[in-house]
Amino acid sequence: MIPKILKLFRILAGSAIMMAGAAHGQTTLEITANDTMQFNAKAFEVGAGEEVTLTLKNVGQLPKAAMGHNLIILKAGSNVIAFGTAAVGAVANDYVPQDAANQALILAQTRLLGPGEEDTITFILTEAGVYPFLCSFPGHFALMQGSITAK
Ligand SMILES: [Cu+2]
Repeated sequence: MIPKILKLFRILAGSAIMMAGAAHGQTTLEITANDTMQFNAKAFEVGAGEEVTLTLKNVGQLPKAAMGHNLIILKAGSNVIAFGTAAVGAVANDYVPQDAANQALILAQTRLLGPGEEDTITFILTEAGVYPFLCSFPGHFALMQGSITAK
């Protein structure tokens, strides 16, 4: 499983991956997160109604408990700061707030990743808009946030 994904990553790495596959109504996004609390890219474009396959890879080396990363996509217009602040208390749920109001904002999420781990999720943004995303590990959203624009 992992070698297969790595191979795919290598194939895609050299091309303009952000919009790859759009011709088939599918988009593949590859995003990395590292030990300096950075996603490798923070702005993405996809087609509204298109199936998006997103892989998040934690390329860092620090332990998960100190530098775990996830990627949570929120509804357009969501308050990232409020969500990220609520997430701090959700230790038992890998920093994903479980209350109804915050759960209602979540469109898609990866699991919380330790060093060398990756997770792939699939989702569809049915309506055009700007969808914020963040890493909800405590304190990370200040740097680790961005947006996916669906057109
Ligand atoms: Cu993070």
